[in-house]
Amino acid sequence: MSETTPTATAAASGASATERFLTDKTGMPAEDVDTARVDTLAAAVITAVHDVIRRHQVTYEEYNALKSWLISVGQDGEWPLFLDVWVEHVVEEVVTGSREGSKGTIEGPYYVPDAPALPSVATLPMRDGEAGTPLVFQGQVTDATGQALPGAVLEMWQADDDGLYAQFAPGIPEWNLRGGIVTDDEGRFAVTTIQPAPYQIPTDGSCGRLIAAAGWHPWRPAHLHLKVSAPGHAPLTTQLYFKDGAYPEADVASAVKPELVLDPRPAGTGGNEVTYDFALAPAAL
Ligand code: MBD
Ligand code: FE
Repeated sequence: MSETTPTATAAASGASATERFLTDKTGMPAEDVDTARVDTLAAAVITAVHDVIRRHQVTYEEYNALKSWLISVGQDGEWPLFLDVWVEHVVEEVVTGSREGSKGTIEGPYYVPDAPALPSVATLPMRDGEAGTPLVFQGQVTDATGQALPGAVLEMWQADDDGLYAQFAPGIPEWNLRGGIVTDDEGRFAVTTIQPAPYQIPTDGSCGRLIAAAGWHPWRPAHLHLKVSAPGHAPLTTQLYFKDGAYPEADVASAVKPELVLDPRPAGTGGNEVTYDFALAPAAL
């Protein structure tokens, strides 16, 4: 890389993800804390840690290594990454376990709200000569009974062919490979994008150091992120994967489900096409 090319670093993407989280999410409730619930959860987590220490006869050296690693996760801004990779999938499982409609999966750290609105037939914003195989992704948004949802919004975000997300890595146009597609009168959409590449979570920060120290791998299978919403319906946060991609069964974030794997076919235009429909559950009362 030349000296003028900005380098994507774990600390920079971590700082952006941390700032994004603190801007968008409601954050910590200041008052109205349910003391009994906090007692239950905090005590359970602390007890689980005690159990690990006893069961594995943790040494002072290991305790201090943990302390220093936890400090570095915060310094690198990697709490969003750490939590979304190793914890969020279980929250998603618990929260959506009995929901009607399409399966979803984790949001991850790189969603940005208010992406540019696009018509039902559209191309995601991309650079001239954006690397990757063109992909036409089309389908229909319905409710859980199969009724079409016109005017539903299909927010999409994905990494570029280098595995970098706009707004979390330098030198990429702000809304590159991000957009909010609005479905037509029959709830249909057809988006042209590029087929994403397998994705490596940043290896040069604290999460990467944990992965290396534990002998794990840093990969996520190639994926499209989506958030589908329509008035009166529960928004669906999901990701779609590719049948013939690398790492389909070995996701560092444990977020693949069989229902979320696409099998695109050649479209005759040099690219691929695939159809996938979304069914939204009614909004929770
Ligand atoms: C990603 O792109 C992602 O989707 C998740 C869940 C975690 C880290 C990076
Ligand atoms: Fe991702």
